[in-house]
Amino acid sequence: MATAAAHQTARAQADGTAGAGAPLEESARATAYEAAFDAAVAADERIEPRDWMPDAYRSTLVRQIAQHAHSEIIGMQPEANWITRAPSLRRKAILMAKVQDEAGHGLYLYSAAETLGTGRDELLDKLHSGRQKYSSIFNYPTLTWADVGAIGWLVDGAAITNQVPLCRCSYGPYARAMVRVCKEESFHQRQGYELLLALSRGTAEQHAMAQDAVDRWWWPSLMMFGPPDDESAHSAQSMAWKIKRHSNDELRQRFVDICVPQAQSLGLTLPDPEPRWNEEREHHDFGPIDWTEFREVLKGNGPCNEQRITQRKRAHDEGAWVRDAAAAYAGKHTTAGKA
Ligand code: FAQ
Repeated sequence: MATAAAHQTARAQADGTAGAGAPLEESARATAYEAAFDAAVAADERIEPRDWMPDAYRSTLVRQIAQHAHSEIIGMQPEANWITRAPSLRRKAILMAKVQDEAGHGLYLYSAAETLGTGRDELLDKLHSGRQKYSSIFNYPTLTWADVGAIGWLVDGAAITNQVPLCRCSYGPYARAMVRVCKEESFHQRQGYELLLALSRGTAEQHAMAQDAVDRWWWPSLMMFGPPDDESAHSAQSMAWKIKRHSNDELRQRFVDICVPQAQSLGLTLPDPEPRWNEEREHHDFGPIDWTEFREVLKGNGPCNEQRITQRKRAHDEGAWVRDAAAAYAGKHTTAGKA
């Protein structure tokens, strides 16, 4: 807290509002602001919406938060596909709650982006017109009920591994949104694990279905962490700004190390002949990732890219009346309040 005050004091001094001297000239003030920002990041302080920040820091955050928000709402589609076909009322209720949680995560994240001055309409427009990305993982189909378990175990598991460090992101609203998101994702991960365990211990057909789902979702889940470090365009700067706390490869390795023993407990195998413990590295080695497939999915050539965006745009258009009604209702109350 003491350092937070130092950060604010430095800016107040530059503005001449700290009661200690006249405001600095414009160029000196910009330098003082930047120094205060750098000091705040170095001291692990949070940057808040009204604080000065470099334009590139702002645009990097908007890019990452928007992609993250888009992933949450597009990510509703593969699992929502199974709500009407869930095998029991209990499973249906759990799945509905989970898919609804993902919509909530999208809302927190679009709100976090709004604090940076970029509205939801603009971001959705960029998603719909292909100018912004969403996670590659949601361009794969959910072919059987076991895919719901594999998504929970692997996709939510990868999301948590990536997002727990984001709770310590230097930008306050994003970091705070992540705290709640991670709590909910951890419930999602456990429900996926429990679903797969039930199938794995079920009939031979159910076991085979669980194994097939894990075989299909494993490699795309490893791709969620992004390109290898030496090809990651944004990592170095994002880590210097403490937006990202670990590199893509570090988090991918952490995820593999978590999953290998969990797969054994599930009685399932990973579709990789190589995940074995490396005494020297104190990590599991794992086989090569097909980065050509990753790049193709990012270019729009994954199995479901077109379907996902078409469905998203349809949902947006069909929801126009809800947005209009909500705006009219809010407007009526504002007018009534003023009268
Ligand atoms: N898919 O330089 P880097 C979830 C892009 S949430 C698509 O390494 P960065 C919850 C990257 O944007 C899942 N694009 O980039 C859920 C950049 O492109 P650009 C989403 C990818 O940002 C569960 C370019 O490649 N999570 O699953 C991917 O430093 C179940 C170069 O890459 C988040 O978004 C990819 N996998 O690191 C919901 C977490 N990877 O912008 C429903 C927050 C990279 O230059 C059901 N985001 N790219 O055009 C992050 O942590 C980071 O943005 C990374 C990428 C790690 C994803």
